[in-house]
Amino acid sequence: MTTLHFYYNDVCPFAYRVRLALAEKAIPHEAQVIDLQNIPDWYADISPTGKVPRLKYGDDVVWESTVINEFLEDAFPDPPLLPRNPVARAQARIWIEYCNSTFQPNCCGLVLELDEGKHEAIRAALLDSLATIEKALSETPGPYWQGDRISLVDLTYYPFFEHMPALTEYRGFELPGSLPGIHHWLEAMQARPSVQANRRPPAFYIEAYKPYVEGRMGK
Ligand SMILES: N[C@@H](CCC(=O)N[C@@H](CS)C(=O)NCC(=O)O)C(=O)O
Repeated sequence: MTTLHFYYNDVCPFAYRVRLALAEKAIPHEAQVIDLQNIPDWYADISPTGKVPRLKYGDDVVWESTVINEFLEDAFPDPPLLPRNPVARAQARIWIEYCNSTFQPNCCGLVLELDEGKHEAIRAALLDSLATIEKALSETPGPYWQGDRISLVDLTYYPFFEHMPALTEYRGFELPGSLPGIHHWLEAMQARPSVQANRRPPAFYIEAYKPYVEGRMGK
């Protein structure tokens, strides 16, 4: 059987998406932590940009968290993390795209942006994207994004919500209590064994983001 090697870092929300997919599908793999402040030379063969997450499957390398998760779905179809219905699959991809293009940049941007003058606009954009997500979640029967089965959509968004204590600590941003759809979904996610096995406490994220907010790391 082809060995699957997974390269990640605990702080990386993109790598967390993949950790969740590997756990949900119970895929045997060898995981290796990459220290992003001291990237080992040998890692350049796997990731010329030094970024995580990366997957090595035999001699082939797959990267970009959302592509990696689709690769895992194709290579290890059981249990499925995408619906079979083509329209529902397209909708899943639309929401994954929304996360990558809008929600994630706002969410990470609020804590990583060092120019305070930009924070108000990012905060407003983040609240806007949360309202869009709330509408979507309040319109599904739940408890997950696409109903009663967890999907790649849930795994794509969840890491950024777990990181929010860093936004609270450094930017005074709290997830509004007036978003019941999001809060119910979060409860369902936090009950998943995949999340329970991988989650980190708020203090972990607060500490992990310190070098970024203090300007000691690049974006
Ligand atoms: N779009 C990429 C983003 C990956 C990414 O930005 N990873 C960050 C950590 S969260 C990284 O490896 N940074 C190290 C660097 O840029 O040197 C994905 O979804 O996989």
